[in-house]
Amino acid sequence: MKKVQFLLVLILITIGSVIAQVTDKDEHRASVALKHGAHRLGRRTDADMETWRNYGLGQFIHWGLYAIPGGHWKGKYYPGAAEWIRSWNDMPKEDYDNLYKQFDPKNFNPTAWAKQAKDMGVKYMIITTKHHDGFCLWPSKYTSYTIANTPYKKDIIKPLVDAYNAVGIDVYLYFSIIDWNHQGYRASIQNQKDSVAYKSFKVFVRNQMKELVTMYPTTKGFWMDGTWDKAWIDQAEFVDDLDKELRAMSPGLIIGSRFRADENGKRHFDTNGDLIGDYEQGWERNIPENIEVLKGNDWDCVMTIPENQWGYHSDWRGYVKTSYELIEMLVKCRALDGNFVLNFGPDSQGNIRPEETRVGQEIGDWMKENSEAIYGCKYSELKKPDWGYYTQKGNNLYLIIFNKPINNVLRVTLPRSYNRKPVKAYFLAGQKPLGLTRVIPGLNKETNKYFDVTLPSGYAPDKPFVIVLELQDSKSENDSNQPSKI
Ligand code: JFZ
Repeated sequence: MKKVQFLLVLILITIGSVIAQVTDKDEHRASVALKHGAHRLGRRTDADMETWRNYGLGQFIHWGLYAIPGGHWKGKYYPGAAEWIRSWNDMPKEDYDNLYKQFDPKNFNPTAWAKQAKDMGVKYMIITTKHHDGFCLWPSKYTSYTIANTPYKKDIIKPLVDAYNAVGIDVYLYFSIIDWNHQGYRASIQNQKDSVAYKSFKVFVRNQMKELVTMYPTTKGFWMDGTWDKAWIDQAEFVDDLDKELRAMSPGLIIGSRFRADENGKRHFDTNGDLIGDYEQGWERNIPENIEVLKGNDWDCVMTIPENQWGYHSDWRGYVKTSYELIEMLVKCRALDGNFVLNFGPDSQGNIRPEETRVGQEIGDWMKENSEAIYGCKYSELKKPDWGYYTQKGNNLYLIIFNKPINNVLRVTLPRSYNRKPVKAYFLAGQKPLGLTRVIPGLNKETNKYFDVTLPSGYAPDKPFVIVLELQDSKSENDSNQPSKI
Protein backbone atom coordinates (compact mmCIF):
# COMPACT_ATOMS: atom_id res chain seq x y z
CA MET A 1 0.00 0.00 0.00
CA LYS A 2 2.73 2.39 1.03
CA LYS A 3 4.55 1.54 -2.19
CA VAL A 4 1.45 2.43 -4.21
CA GLN A 5 1.06 5.72 -2.33
CA PHE A 6 4.72 6.52 -2.92
CA LEU A 7 4.39 5.78 -6.61
CA LEU A 8 1.29 7.95 -6.86
CA VAL A 9 3.06 10.86 -5.21
CA LEU A 10 6.00 10.36 -7.52
CA ILE A 11 3.73 10.36 -10.59
CA LEU A 12 1.96 13.51 -9.38
CA ILE A 13 5.26 15.26 -8.78
CA THR A 14 6.45 14.28 -12.25
CA ILE A 15 3.24 15.49 -13.90
CA GLY A 16 3.40 18.67 -11.85
CA SER A 17 6.94 19.44 -12.86
CA VAL A 18 6.23 18.72 -16.52
CA ILE A 19 3.25 21.12 -16.41
CA ALA A 20 5.37 23.70 -14.60
CA GLN A 21 8.07 23.40 -17.26
CA VAL A 22 5.61 23.75 -20.11
CA THR A 23 3.88 26.80 -18.63
CA ASP A 24 7.23 28.25 -17.69
CA LYS A 25 8.32 27.98 -21.30
CA ASP A 26 5.10 29.56 -22.51
CA GLU A 27 4.83 32.39 -20.08
CA HIS A 28 8.36 33.49 -19.41
CA ARG A 29 10.98 34.54 -21.86
CA ALA A 30 14.34 32.94 -21.13
CA SER A 31 16.18 35.78 -19.48
CA VAL A 32 19.83 36.05 -18.60
CA ALA A 33 21.49 39.12 -17.22
CA LEU A 34 23.35 40.94 -19.99
CA LYS A 35 25.75 43.84 -19.73
CA HIS A 36 25.50 44.80 -23.38
CA GLY A 37 22.13 43.50 -24.45
CA ALA A 38 19.00 45.51 -25.33
CA HIS A 39 18.76 48.81 -23.46
CA ARG A 40 15.00 48.64 -23.42
CA LEU A 41 12.19 46.15 -23.91
CA GLY A 42 9.61 47.11 -26.49
CA ARG A 43 9.45 50.17 -28.73
CA ARG A 44 10.81 53.61 -27.97
CA THR A 45 7.99 55.94 -26.99
CA ASP A 46 9.61 59.37 -27.49
CA ALA A 47 8.69 62.00 -30.07
CA ASP A 48 11.80 61.52 -32.24
CA MET A 49 11.06 57.85 -32.69
CA GLU A 50 7.40 58.61 -33.37
CA THR A 51 8.56 60.97 -36.12
CA TRP A 52 10.69 58.17 -37.58
CA ARG A 53 7.77 55.75 -37.37
CA ASN A 54 5.51 58.15 -39.25
CA TYR A 55 7.88 58.81 -42.19
CA GLY A 56 6.66 55.91 -44.31
CA LEU A 57 8.93 56.64 -47.25
CA GLY A 58 12.66 57.30 -47.26
CA GLN A 59 15.43 57.72 -49.81
CA PHE A 60 18.79 55.98 -49.63
CA ILE A 61 21.73 57.45 -51.54
CA HIS A 62 24.86 55.39 -52.22
CA TRP A 63 27.51 57.72 -53.55
CA GLY A 64 31.24 57.40 -53.54
CA LEU A 65 34.33 56.58 -55.60
CA TYR A 66 32.70 53.41 -56.97
CA ALA A 67 30.54 55.72 -59.10
CA ILE A 68 33.62 56.39 -61.26
CA PRO A 69 34.17 52.84 -62.57
CA GLY A 70 30.37 52.38 -62.49
CA GLY A 71 30.64 48.59 -62.47
CA HIS A 72 33.36 48.30 -65.15
CA TRP A 73 37.12 48.24 -65.21
CA LYS A 74 39.29 48.26 -68.35
CA GLY A 75 36.23 47.42 -70.45
CA LYS A 76 35.22 44.44 -68.30
CA TYR A 77 31.79 44.18 -66.75
CA TYR A 78 31.64 43.56 -62.99
CA PRO A 79 28.58 41.44 -62.19
CA GLY A 80 28.49 42.27 -58.46
CA ALA A 81 27.11 45.31 -56.67
CA ALA A 82 28.95 48.34 -58.08
CA GLU A 83 30.04 49.61 -54.65
CA TRP A 84 31.89 46.34 -54.09
CA ILE A 85 34.05 46.57 -57.22
CA ARG A 86 37.24 47.06 -55.23
CA SER A 87 36.89 43.48 -53.95
CA TRP A 88 36.88 42.10 -57.53
CA ASN A 89 39.97 40.21 -58.73
CA ASP A 90 39.95 42.20 -61.97
CA MET A 91 40.12 45.49 -60.12
CA PRO A 92 43.69 46.30 -59.02
CA LYS A 93 43.42 47.67 -55.49
CA GLU A 94 45.90 50.40 -56.22
CA ASP A 95 43.85 51.64 -59.15
CA TYR A 96 40.79 51.80 -56.98
CA ASP A 97 42.58 53.55 -54.16
CA ASN A 98 43.68 56.27 -56.56
CA LEU A 99 40.22 56.97 -57.93
CA TYR A 100 39.80 59.80 -55.44
CA LYS A 101 42.20 61.84 -57.60
CA GLN A 102 39.46 61.89 -60.23
CA PHE A 103 36.43 62.52 -58.06
CA ASP A 104 35.05 65.81 -59.31
CA PRO A 105 31.25 65.74 -59.57
CA LYS A 106 30.73 68.91 -61.56
CA ASN A 107 26.96 68.45 -61.74
CA PHE A 108 26.40 67.82 -58.05
CA ASN A 109 23.38 69.91 -57.16
CA PRO A 110 22.10 69.14 -53.65
CA THR A 111 19.14 71.47 -54.07
CA ALA A 112 18.03 69.57 -57.17
CA TRP A 113 18.44 66.21 -55.38
CA ALA A 114 16.42 67.49 -52.43
CA LYS A 115 13.70 68.82 -54.71
CA GLN A 116 13.50 65.52 -56.53
CA ALA A 117 13.24 63.67 -53.21
CA LYS A 118 10.59 66.08 -51.99
CA ASP A 119 8.57 65.61 -55.17
CA MET A 120 8.77 61.87 -54.68
CA GLY A 121 7.28 62.28 -51.21
CA VAL A 122 10.20 61.09 -49.09
CA LYS A 123 10.33 62.19 -45.46
CA TYR A 124 13.88 61.11 -44.70
CA MET A 125 17.13 60.46 -46.50
CA ILE A 126 20.12 58.25 -45.69
CA ILE A 127 23.46 59.19 -47.26
CA THR A 128 26.61 57.04 -47.38
CA THR A 129 29.12 59.20 -45.53
CA LYS A 130 31.62 56.33 -45.84
CA HIS A 131 31.13 52.98 -47.52
CA HIS A 132 33.34 49.85 -47.22
CA ASP A 133 36.10 51.44 -49.31
CA GLY A 134 36.70 53.92 -46.49
CA PHE A 135 36.39 57.04 -48.65
CA CYS A 136 34.75 59.89 -46.76
CA LEU A 137 32.31 62.27 -48.43
CA TRP A 138 33.00 64.73 -45.63
CA PRO A 139 36.37 66.36 -44.83
CA SER A 140 37.19 64.15 -41.83
CA LYS A 141 40.23 65.31 -39.94
CA TYR A 142 41.08 61.74 -38.97
CA THR A 143 42.11 60.50 -42.43
CA SER A 144 43.35 62.01 -45.67
CA TYR A 145 41.13 59.66 -47.69
CA THR A 146 38.35 62.22 -48.00
CA ILE A 147 36.58 64.58 -50.33
CA ALA A 148 38.96 67.35 -49.23
CA ASN A 149 41.78 65.68 -51.17
CA THR A 150 39.86 65.20 -54.40
CA PRO A 151 39.78 67.77 -57.22
CA TYR A 152 36.28 68.66 -55.96
CA LYS A 153 37.66 69.58 -52.51
CA LYS A 154 34.36 70.72 -50.97
CA ASP A 155 32.34 68.92 -48.33
CA ILE A 156 29.46 66.93 -49.85
CA ILE A 157 27.61 66.18 -46.63
CA LYS A 158 26.96 69.70 -45.35
CA PRO A 159 25.27 71.07 -48.49
CA LEU A 160 23.28 67.85 -48.77
CA VAL A 161 22.07 68.00 -45.18
CA ASP A 162 21.23 71.69 -45.57
CA ALA A 163 19.40 71.24 -48.87
CA TYR A 164 17.31 68.32 -47.58
CA ASN A 165 16.58 69.98 -44.25
CA ALA A 166 15.54 73.12 -46.11
CA VAL A 167 12.71 71.21 -47.77
CA GLY A 168 11.75 69.45 -44.55
CA ILE A 169 13.48 66.10 -45.12
CA ASP A 170 15.35 64.57 -42.18
CA VAL A 171 18.85 63.24 -42.81
CA TYR A 172 20.43 60.04 -41.48
CA LEU A 173 24.02 59.01 -41.97
CA TYR A 174 25.06 55.64 -43.38
CA PHE A 175 28.42 54.65 -41.89
CA SER A 176 30.32 51.44 -42.66
CA ILE A 177 32.50 49.73 -40.07
CA ILE A 178 34.22 47.75 -42.82
CA ASP A 179 36.97 50.13 -43.95
CA TRP A 180 39.30 48.83 -46.66
CA ASN A 181 41.43 51.94 -46.43
CA HIS A 182 42.33 52.22 -42.75
CA GLN A 183 45.59 50.51 -41.79
CA GLY A 184 44.14 49.32 -38.48
CA TYR A 185 40.98 47.74 -39.92
CA ARG A 186 40.71 43.96 -39.56
CA ALA A 187 37.88 41.54 -40.28
CA SER A 188 39.20 39.30 -37.51
CA ILE A 189 41.99 39.45 -34.99
CA GLN A 190 44.59 36.68 -35.46
CA ASN A 191 47.52 37.85 -33.39
CA GLN A 192 48.95 40.54 -31.15
CA LYS A 193 49.81 42.75 -34.11
CA ASP A 194 46.21 42.69 -35.31
CA SER A 195 45.01 43.48 -31.86
CA VAL A 196 47.25 46.57 -31.63
CA ALA A 197 46.17 47.67 -35.11
CA TYR A 198 42.49 47.22 -34.27
CA LYS A 199 42.86 49.39 -31.19
CA SER A 200 43.83 52.28 -33.42
CA PHE A 201 40.91 51.47 -35.71
CA LYS A 202 38.42 51.66 -32.84
CA VAL A 203 39.78 55.07 -31.84
CA PHE A 204 39.35 56.14 -35.47
CA VAL A 205 35.73 54.92 -35.67
CA ARG A 206 34.86 56.65 -32.43
CA ASN A 207 36.46 59.90 -33.58
CA GLN A 208 34.72 59.81 -36.94
CA MET A 209 31.27 59.08 -35.61
CA LYS A 210 31.59 61.82 -33.00
CA GLU A 211 32.92 64.13 -35.70
CA LEU A 212 29.84 63.44 -37.84
CA VAL A 213 27.29 64.27 -35.14
CA THR A 214 29.30 67.39 -34.26
CA MET A 215 29.69 68.63 -37.82
CA TYR A 216 26.09 67.83 -38.83
CA PRO A 217 24.07 68.47 -35.70
CA THR A 218 20.68 68.07 -37.39
CA THR A 219 21.53 64.42 -38.10
CA LYS A 220 18.64 62.31 -36.84
CA GLY A 221 20.46 59.02 -36.67
CA PHE A 222 22.97 56.53 -38.06
CA TRP A 223 22.28 53.70 -40.49
CA MET A 224 25.19 51.42 -39.63
CA ASP A 225 26.64 48.78 -41.92
CA GLY A 226 29.50 46.31 -42.22
CA THR A 227 29.23 45.26 -38.60
CA TRP A 228 29.26 41.54 -39.22
CA ASP A 229 33.02 41.04 -38.89
CA LYS A 230 34.20 38.90 -35.99
CA ALA A 231 36.59 41.67 -34.95
CA TRP A 232 33.72 44.15 -34.52
CA ILE A 233 31.30 41.65 -32.96
CA ASP A 234 33.86 41.02 -30.23
CA GLN A 235 33.81 44.70 -29.16
CA ALA A 236 30.50 44.60 -27.26
CA GLU A 237 31.66 46.85 -24.43
CA PHE A 238 33.39 49.40 -26.66
CA VAL A 239 30.46 49.69 -29.04
CA ASP A 240 27.94 49.90 -26.22
CA ASP A 241 29.95 52.75 -24.70
CA LEU A 242 30.19 54.48 -28.06
CA ASP A 243 26.45 54.03 -28.61
CA LYS A 244 25.77 55.71 -25.25
CA GLU A 245 28.29 58.45 -25.93
CA LEU A 246 26.72 59.33 -29.28
CA ARG A 247 23.22 59.32 -27.83
CA ALA A 248 24.37 61.63 -25.04
CA MET A 249 25.89 64.00 -27.61
CA SER A 250 22.76 64.02 -29.71
CA PRO A 251 19.63 63.28 -27.68
CA GLY A 252 16.95 61.46 -29.63
CA LEU A 253 19.46 59.89 -32.04
CA ILE A 254 18.08 56.84 -33.85
CA ILE A 255 20.32 53.84 -34.46
CA GLY A 256 19.08 50.54 -35.85
CA SER A 257 19.93 46.99 -34.83
CA ARG A 258 23.02 46.81 -37.05
CA PHE A 259 25.50 48.57 -34.80
CA ARG A 260 26.43 46.56 -31.77
CA ALA A 261 26.40 42.94 -30.66
CA ASP A 262 25.92 41.72 -27.09
CA GLU A 263 28.73 40.10 -25.08
CA ASN A 264 27.84 36.69 -26.54
CA GLY A 265 28.23 37.94 -30.08
CA LYS A 266 24.49 38.07 -30.78
CA ARG A 267 23.58 40.65 -33.42
CA HIS A 268 20.22 42.41 -34.02
CA PHE A 269 18.60 40.40 -31.22
CA ASP A 270 20.46 39.80 -27.98
CA THR A 271 20.90 36.50 -26.11
CA ASN A 272 17.38 36.92 -24.68
CA GLY A 273 15.90 37.56 -28.10
CA ASP A 274 15.34 41.27 -27.44
CA LEU A 275 15.98 43.83 -30.16
CA ILE A 276 19.26 45.71 -29.88
CA GLY A 277 18.93 49.33 -31.01
CA ASP A 278 15.86 51.29 -32.02
CA TYR A 279 14.49 49.37 -34.98
CA GLU A 280 15.11 46.10 -36.76
CA GLN A 281 17.52 46.73 -39.58
CA GLY A 282 17.56 43.29 -41.16
CA TRP A 283 15.02 43.76 -43.95
CA GLU A 284 17.42 44.26 -46.82
CA ARG A 285 15.64 43.89 -50.17
CA ASN A 286 13.20 41.79 -48.24
CA ILE A 287 9.74 42.43 -46.75
CA PRO A 288 8.12 40.42 -43.96
CA GLU A 289 5.03 38.41 -44.88
CA ASN A 290 3.18 38.98 -41.63
CA ILE A 291 3.18 41.03 -38.47
CA GLU A 292 4.08 38.12 -36.19
CA VAL A 293 7.68 37.78 -37.42
CA LEU A 294 8.27 41.41 -36.42
CA LYS A 295 7.60 40.72 -32.74
CA GLY A 296 6.24 44.21 -32.19
CA ASN A 297 9.47 45.96 -33.18
CA ASP A 298 9.93 48.98 -35.41
CA TRP A 299 11.65 48.16 -38.71
CA ASP A 300 12.75 49.51 -42.08
CA CYS A 301 13.14 47.90 -45.47
CA VAL A 302 15.86 49.15 -47.81
CA MET A 303 15.32 48.44 -51.50
CA THR A 304 17.13 48.76 -54.80
CA ILE A 305 15.40 49.52 -58.10
CA PRO A 306 17.51 46.98 -60.05
CA GLU A 307 18.36 43.58 -58.58
CA ASN A 308 21.31 44.29 -56.28
CA GLN A 309 22.99 47.55 -57.16
CA TRP A 310 23.34 50.28 -54.57
CA GLY A 311 26.18 52.35 -55.99
CA TYR A 312 26.09 53.56 -59.60
CA HIS A 313 26.42 50.73 -62.13
CA SER A 314 26.24 52.03 -65.69
CA ASP A 315 24.84 48.73 -66.95
CA TRP A 316 21.81 47.50 -65.04
CA ARG A 317 21.28 43.91 -66.08
CA GLY A 318 18.57 41.56 -64.95
CA TYR A 319 15.20 42.58 -63.64
CA VAL A 320 14.44 46.24 -62.94
CA LYS A 321 11.43 46.90 -60.73
CA THR A 322 8.59 49.04 -62.02
CA SER A 323 7.22 52.02 -60.10
CA TYR A 324 4.00 50.18 -59.31
CA GLU A 325 5.90 47.21 -57.92
CA LEU A 326 7.86 49.62 -55.74
CA ILE A 327 4.67 51.37 -54.65
CA GLU A 328 3.25 47.99 -53.71
CA MET A 329 6.38 47.29 -51.66
CA LEU A 330 5.99 50.66 -49.94
CA VAL A 331 2.37 49.87 -49.14
CA LYS A 332 3.20 46.37 -47.99
CA CYS A 333 5.74 47.83 -45.55
CA ARG A 334 3.28 50.45 -44.31
CA ALA A 335 0.58 47.84 -43.82
CA LEU A 336 3.00 46.09 -41.42
CA ASP A 337 4.17 49.26 -39.63
CA GLY A 338 7.53 49.59 -41.40
CA ASN A 339 9.34 52.31 -43.34
CA PHE A 340 10.30 51.76 -46.97
CA VAL A 341 13.60 53.26 -48.13
CA LEU A 342 14.33 53.36 -51.86
CA ASN A 343 17.92 53.56 -53.07
CA PHE A 344 19.45 55.94 -55.61
CA GLY A 345 23.01 55.67 -56.95
CA PRO A 346 24.11 58.92 -58.59
CA ASP A 347 26.86 58.81 -61.21
CA SER A 348 30.38 60.18 -60.83
CA GLN A 349 29.31 63.64 -62.04
CA GLY A 350 26.49 63.88 -59.53
CA ASN A 351 23.66 63.10 -61.94
CA ILE A 352 20.77 60.97 -60.86
CA ARG A 353 20.25 58.52 -63.72
CA PRO A 354 17.13 58.89 -65.89
CA GLU A 355 15.71 55.49 -64.85
CA GLU A 356 15.78 56.55 -61.21
CA THR A 357 14.42 59.99 -61.96
CA ARG A 358 11.48 58.42 -63.77
CA VAL A 359 10.73 56.01 -60.92
CA GLY A 360 10.99 58.90 -58.45
CA GLN A 361 8.51 60.94 -60.48
CA GLU A 362 6.06 58.07 -60.86
CA ILE A 363 6.14 57.30 -57.15
CA GLY A 364 5.78 61.03 -56.46
CA ASP A 365 2.76 61.30 -58.75
CA TRP A 366 1.11 58.45 -56.88
CA MET A 367 2.06 59.90 -53.51
CA LYS A 368 0.58 63.29 -54.39
CA GLU A 369 -2.85 61.69 -54.54
CA ASN A 370 -2.45 58.94 -51.99
CA SER A 371 0.16 59.79 -49.38
CA GLU A 372 -2.52 60.23 -46.73
CA ALA A 373 -2.72 56.42 -46.72
CA ILE A 374 1.05 56.23 -46.12
CA TYR A 375 2.27 58.96 -43.74
CA GLY A 376 1.56 58.39 -40.09
CA CYS A 377 -0.33 55.19 -40.82
CA LYS A 378 -0.31 52.09 -38.70
CA TYR A 379 -0.92 48.39 -38.95
CA SER A 380 -4.70 47.91 -39.10
CA GLU A 381 -4.74 44.60 -37.20
CA LEU A 382 -6.80 43.15 -40.03
CA LYS A 383 -5.92 40.19 -42.21
CA LYS A 384 -4.46 41.21 -45.57
CA PRO A 385 -7.25 41.19 -48.18
CA ASP A 386 -6.75 39.58 -51.60
CA TRP A 387 -7.33 42.87 -53.44
CA GLY A 388 -4.53 44.76 -51.68
CA TYR A 389 -3.67 46.16 -48.27
CA TYR A 390 -5.05 48.07 -45.33
CA THR A 391 -3.36 50.89 -43.49
CA GLN A 392 -5.00 52.89 -40.74
CA LYS A 393 -4.90 56.33 -39.22
CA GLY A 394 -7.39 57.21 -36.51
CA ASN A 395 -10.92 56.67 -37.80
CA ASN A 396 -9.78 56.06 -41.35
CA LEU A 397 -9.16 52.61 -42.65
CA TYR A 398 -7.40 52.92 -46.01
CA LEU A 399 -8.08 50.28 -48.62
CA ILE A 400 -5.15 50.29 -51.03
CA ILE A 401 -6.12 48.34 -54.09
CA PHE A 402 -3.66 46.61 -56.40
CA ASN A 403 -5.88 43.78 -57.63
CA LYS A 404 -9.30 45.16 -58.43
CA PRO A 405 -11.98 42.43 -58.33
CA ILE A 406 -13.68 42.00 -61.72
CA ASN A 407 -17.13 42.53 -60.20
CA ASN A 408 -15.95 45.95 -58.93
CA VAL A 409 -16.94 45.04 -55.38
CA LEU A 410 -14.39 45.17 -52.61
CA ARG A 411 -15.20 42.98 -49.70
CA VAL A 412 -13.97 44.12 -46.31
CA THR A 413 -13.80 41.27 -43.85
CA LEU A 414 -13.76 42.23 -40.20
CA PRO A 415 -13.47 39.86 -37.29
CA ARG A 416 -16.69 39.51 -35.32
CA SER A 417 -14.97 41.07 -32.32
CA TYR A 418 -14.06 44.22 -34.31
CA ASN A 419 -15.76 47.06 -32.51
CA ARG A 420 -15.50 49.86 -35.08
CA LYS A 421 -18.39 50.18 -37.51
CA PRO A 422 -17.70 51.27 -41.11
CA VAL A 423 -19.98 54.23 -41.84
CA LYS A 424 -18.76 55.81 -45.05
CA ALA A 425 -16.61 54.89 -48.07
CA TYR A 426 -15.08 57.24 -50.62
CA PHE A 427 -12.17 57.51 -53.05
CA LEU A 428 -9.20 59.19 -51.38
CA ALA A 429 -8.42 61.04 -54.62
CA GLY A 430 -11.37 63.32 -55.31
CA GLN A 431 -13.37 62.17 -52.27
CA LYS A 432 -16.15 60.73 -54.46
CA PRO A 433 -18.53 58.71 -52.23
CA LEU A 434 -18.99 55.00 -52.82
CA GLY A 435 -21.66 52.51 -51.96
CA LEU A 436 -21.17 50.70 -48.67
CA THR A 437 -23.32 47.79 -47.59
CA ARG A 438 -23.26 45.32 -44.78
CA VAL A 439 -23.40 41.82 -46.26
CA ILE A 440 -24.58 38.63 -44.68
CA PRO A 441 -23.28 36.11 -47.18
CA GLY A 442 -25.16 33.19 -45.70
CA LEU A 443 -22.01 31.29 -45.11
CA ASN A 444 -21.54 29.55 -41.83
CA LYS A 445 -18.70 31.82 -40.84
CA GLU A 446 -19.35 32.88 -37.33
CA THR A 447 -15.99 34.54 -36.94
CA ASN A 448 -16.34 37.40 -39.43
CA LYS A 449 -18.59 40.20 -40.56
CA TYR A 450 -18.55 41.61 -44.07
CA PHE A 451 -18.93 44.98 -45.73
CA ASP A 452 -18.96 45.59 -49.46
CA VAL A 453 -17.65 48.74 -51.09
CA THR A 454 -19.02 49.11 -54.61
CA LEU A 455 -16.93 50.87 -57.22
CA PRO A 456 -18.60 52.85 -60.01
CA SER A 457 -19.49 50.50 -62.85
CA GLY A 458 -16.85 50.42 -65.54
CA TYR A 459 -14.24 51.84 -63.18
CA ALA A 460 -10.92 50.69 -64.64
CA PRO A 461 -7.97 52.58 -63.18
CA ASP A 462 -4.49 52.06 -64.61
CA LYS A 463 -2.78 52.41 -61.27
CA PRO A 464 -3.23 51.37 -57.65
CA PHE A 465 -5.88 53.46 -55.87
CA VAL A 466 -7.08 54.16 -52.36
CA ILE A 467 -10.50 54.08 -50.76
CA VAL A 468 -11.15 55.57 -47.35
CA LEU A 469 -13.43 53.56 -45.13
CA GLU A 470 -14.47 55.78 -42.30
CA LEU A 471 -15.03 54.01 -39.03
CA GLN A 472 -17.37 55.20 -36.38
CA ASP A 473 -15.61 56.88 -33.53
CA SER A 474 -14.76 54.20 -30.99
CA LYS A 475 -16.54 56.24 -28.31
CA SER A 476 -19.95 55.70 -29.92
CA GLU A 477 -19.58 52.00 -30.57
CA ASN A 478 -22.78 50.89 -28.92
CA ASP A 479 -25.13 52.75 -31.22
CA SER A 480 -28.45 51.16 -32.04
CA ASN A 481 -27.69 50.61 -35.74
CA GLN A 482 -25.22 47.98 -34.72
CA PRO A 483 -27.01 44.61 -34.80
CA SER A 484 -26.65 43.18 -31.35
CA LYS A 485 -24.90 40.00 -32.38
CA ILE A 486 -22.07 41.17 -34.59
C1 JFZ B 1 25.36 46.13 -47.30
C2 JFZ B 1 26.50 46.63 -48.15
O1 JFZ B 1 27.49 45.65 -48.26
C3 JFZ B 1 25.96 47.01 -49.52
O2 JFZ B 1 27.00 47.49 -50.34
C4 JFZ B 1 24.91 48.10 -49.35
O3 JFZ B 1 25.50 49.27 -48.78
C5 JFZ B 1 23.80 47.59 -48.45
C6 JFZ B 1 22.79 48.65 -48.13
O4 JFZ B 1 24.33 47.10 -47.21
O5 JFZ B 1 24.93 44.91 -47.84
C7 JFZ B 1 24.19 44.04 -47.13
C8 JFZ B 1 24.10 44.09 -45.76
C9 JFZ B 1 23.28 43.19 -45.08
C10 JFZ B 1 22.57 42.25 -45.79
C11 JFZ B 1 22.67 42.18 -47.16
C12 JFZ B 1 23.48 43.09 -47.83
N1 JFZ B 1 21.73 41.39 -45.12
O6 JFZ B 1 21.61 41.48 -43.87
O7 JFZ B 1 21.06 40.53 -45.73
